[in-house]
Amino acid sequence: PSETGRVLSIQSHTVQGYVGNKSAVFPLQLLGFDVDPINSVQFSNHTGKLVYVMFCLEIQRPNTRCKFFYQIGYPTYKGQVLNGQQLWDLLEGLKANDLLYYTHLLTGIPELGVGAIDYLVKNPFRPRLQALPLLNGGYIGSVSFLDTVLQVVDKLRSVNPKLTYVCDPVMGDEGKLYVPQDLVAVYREKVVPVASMLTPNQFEAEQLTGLRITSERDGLEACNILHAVGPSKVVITSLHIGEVLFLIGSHKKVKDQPPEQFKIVIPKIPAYFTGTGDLMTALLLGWSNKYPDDLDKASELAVSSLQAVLNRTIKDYNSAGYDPQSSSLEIRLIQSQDFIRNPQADYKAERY
Ligand code: ATP
Ligand code: PLP
Ligand code: PXL
Repeated sequence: PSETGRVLSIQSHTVQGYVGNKSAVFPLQLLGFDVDPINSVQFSNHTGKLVYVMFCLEIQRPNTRCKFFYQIGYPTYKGQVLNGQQLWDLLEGLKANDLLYYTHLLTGIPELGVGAIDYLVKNPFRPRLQALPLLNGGYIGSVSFLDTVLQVVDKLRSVNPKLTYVCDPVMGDEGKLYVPQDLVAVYREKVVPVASMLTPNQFEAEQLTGLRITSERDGLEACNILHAVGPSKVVITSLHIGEVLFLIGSHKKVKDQPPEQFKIVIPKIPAYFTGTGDLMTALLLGWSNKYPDDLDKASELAVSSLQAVLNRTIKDYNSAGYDPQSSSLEIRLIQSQDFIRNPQADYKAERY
């Protein structure tokens, strides 16, 4: 066994670009983990980022604000999707060779099955802004995949009862679900209760708790609700309250006592990145393994590392003559390895 840990990471693989396992495996390796990736999909490239814009339809309806959703990214993608049975086959193979000892399980599995592949849009214009057909498809494939993930958790815990399960409950963003509604209940009722650390974004935290999060207080309350269901560590990785972007962390160290809670304010960079949520969760896993009793510090390091990666990304796109605001950017992960290995804690946690 390695000194730091051995992570089984179930996430997407993209041939080119950095999302899912491609943005989580290398950073975890840099932080000293043995990482065993299982690719929930293998796609040529990522499927794009969901963004929303608010239009003021001054002429037709003065003072009304409408939300429009767009997806930005590549015009198309191709690839394969792993199903629950195929995931289980891999586990059986590991089991047959006595290879099921893991210190960590990491999952972040978007809904990218058959439904998603239908949405190939060919648009010759850059930036590619396309009206978003939601990736819900309404099929049951991903529910069965998630059920199999639950079996994986059980299996790994039967071998190592101390297994830490870090779960990014990928369901949507910016007020939109991109998974079938059924999946929300599976996450809420079955997955959250077995997770050790949960890293939802604002929208996912709302879905899981039924709260509408419009203030910091709501964010803290959502963490309390999630602790009550299972995970002792909850990090809402991005919250937008007014014009401010921040992260909220919450660590319930002792049962029946209030959690330690904090926020980290993050300067907004005017660009759209993909794979940042995946990188964030990997960094949180890595640093909270090193500082198991100090989620504040682990989050400071994760946020600081990530911001350094994003700034480097912007700098590289600018020097190459691209406008970073016009598309969804691939993070410059390899070029940022020093920021991952040795981050400066530039962003500080403020305790509530
Ligand atoms: P997930 O959907 O995987 O649960 P998420 O929606 O929070 O996660 P992102 O929105 O990509 O994922 O944000 C993750 C982190 O990336 C945030 O905490 C923030 O630090 C950083 N981030 C992403 N985009 C920006 C940006 N434009 N400016 C500054 N930070 C950003
Ligand atoms: N849009 C879609 C359709 C996705 O499946 C994903 C990731 O799963 C994203 C966007 C990226 O989300 P985020 O960067 O908020 O993690
Ligand atoms: O970052 C989440 C993600 C995961 N997997 C695939 C994606 C994305 C985001 O675009 O395309 C395949």
